[in-house]
Amino acid sequence: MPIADTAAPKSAATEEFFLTRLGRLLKARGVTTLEEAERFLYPSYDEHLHDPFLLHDMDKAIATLTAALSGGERIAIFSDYDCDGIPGGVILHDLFKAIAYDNFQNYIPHRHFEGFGLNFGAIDTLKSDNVSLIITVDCGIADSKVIAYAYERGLKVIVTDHHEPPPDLPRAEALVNPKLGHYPFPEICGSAVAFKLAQALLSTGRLAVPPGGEKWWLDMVGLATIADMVPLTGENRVLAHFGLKVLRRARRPGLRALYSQHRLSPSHLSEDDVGFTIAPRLNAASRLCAPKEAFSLLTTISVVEAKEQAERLEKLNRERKAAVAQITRELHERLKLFEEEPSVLVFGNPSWRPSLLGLAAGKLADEYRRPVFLWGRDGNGLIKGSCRAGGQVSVLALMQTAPHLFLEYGGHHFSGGFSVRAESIHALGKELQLAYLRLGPATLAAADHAVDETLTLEEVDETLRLDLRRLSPFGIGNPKPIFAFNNVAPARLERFGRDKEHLKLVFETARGELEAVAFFTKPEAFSVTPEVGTPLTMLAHVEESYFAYRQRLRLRIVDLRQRAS
Ligand SMILES: [Mn+2]
Repeated sequence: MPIADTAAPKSAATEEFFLTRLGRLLKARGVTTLEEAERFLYPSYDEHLHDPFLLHDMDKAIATLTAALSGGERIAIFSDYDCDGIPGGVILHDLFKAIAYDNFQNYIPHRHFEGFGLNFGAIDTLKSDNVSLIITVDCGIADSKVIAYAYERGLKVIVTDHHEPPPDLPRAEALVNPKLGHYPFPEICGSAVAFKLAQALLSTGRLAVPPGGEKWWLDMVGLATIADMVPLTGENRVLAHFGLKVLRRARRPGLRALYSQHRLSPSHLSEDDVGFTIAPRLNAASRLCAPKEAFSLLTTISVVEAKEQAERLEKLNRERKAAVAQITRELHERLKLFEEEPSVLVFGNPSWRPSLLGLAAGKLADEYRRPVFLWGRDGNGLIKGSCRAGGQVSVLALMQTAPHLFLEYGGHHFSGGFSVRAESIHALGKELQLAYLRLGPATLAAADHAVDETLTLEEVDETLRLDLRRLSPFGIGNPKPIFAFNNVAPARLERFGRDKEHLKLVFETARGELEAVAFFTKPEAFSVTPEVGTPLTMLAHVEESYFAYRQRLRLRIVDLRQRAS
């Protein structure tokens, strides 16, 4: 259903379309021609995905893989332990099962003791398992030393990864990475690269699965694309769109078990359900050293096992929450010892697991609205940590101001990770405070509360719902629209949740009640504190909620401000 003839040059149709609300929202997302708009609104699997053979070394990878398959060699799929690597490992597992090739194994490293990427011990293990070919997923591009060691021991390696290639590239059979060569969309995630490998192999047409048979594995690509925080534009938008479609079909017993456990309606599954409910459960497994649990959940074909596996994951997730709560409690205690809260919060404890600190830092940053740096020690004795911005101060800018403190660091304005030399750890707090003072307003990341449209509460209707559905899935690169509601007065104000940690404002409109919610937020956290009957300006997202299988539209509060005069 094209919106207009794509061949038409800039015309009246173009201008008319960009005057509609949907057109204006698209324009704000950098879409300026009808052709781009059509691509955005109607993703096509056959036309909008790039040829897998455009990826660097894909032909070599397929030649090596084909030879290994016909030689009956033992193959290991070595995938990262996060919610990108694991789904990617699942894709290649499903590929080999589908073509009835049994001489393979999946290997997922232990996050705490092995850490990220290939490692020497794993190569020894795989060697003793008689593996002769390793295919990496979502890691490997930075592991030239370990890969050289694998070759010394007589193993071959195909690297599939999407991380930034270092200057010193590994010598391997093939380096499949969208950031090498001239791939048209370098931002795809690790699972998408694995998917492309599967797609390329099936496209040779000599296997039991016909070309196109890979579409069932798009659920894993969608899951990883949403969880790995890659921009949801270009090819990623297409992958997330079709990925969600397959996720909604819920063919895997493990997904069905997860959905029913969380009362998610499969046919209405959203990117938020994936990002906030599904992915954290899968990630909890590796944070607590049991990545195989997540892998088994996604690969099992037994309904009974899926249910047990989902329960085990939920137990791990509870343990993860308890461990994070324990850390935040300890930090609250330590903060009481300060006369004045420092402008950058820096804390550590060698007994904390670094894998849990991003979550704890996030909680603290939300609460204190300032940068938070937390560190712990991993299984190899390395001091590692996570940071979160909280306010508008960029944690990346802070780290860049004091690079000498870190062994390694990286991230974005709002979140990052780092490792520290043992001798620098005591200076970390003081130096980051100094960096903060030195930088002043330069640390500020751009405020991101740009209002898309001003609406009345009555305009939150079916038409708006359909426009938003067209624009979704939302994420980085395609932010949820922010709407301003001027001069609205809440009729009721409620705190809800087990510890009354969430906030709800109820508005009465000509079309009935409309709820606006903010999770884990106190009324005082906004620019103005809401009061019943007092008009204010509300900035909010409009969401479709299917919680507990009940469909409704509701607002998600971004900020509450003084009523515009
Ligand atoms: Mn990744």
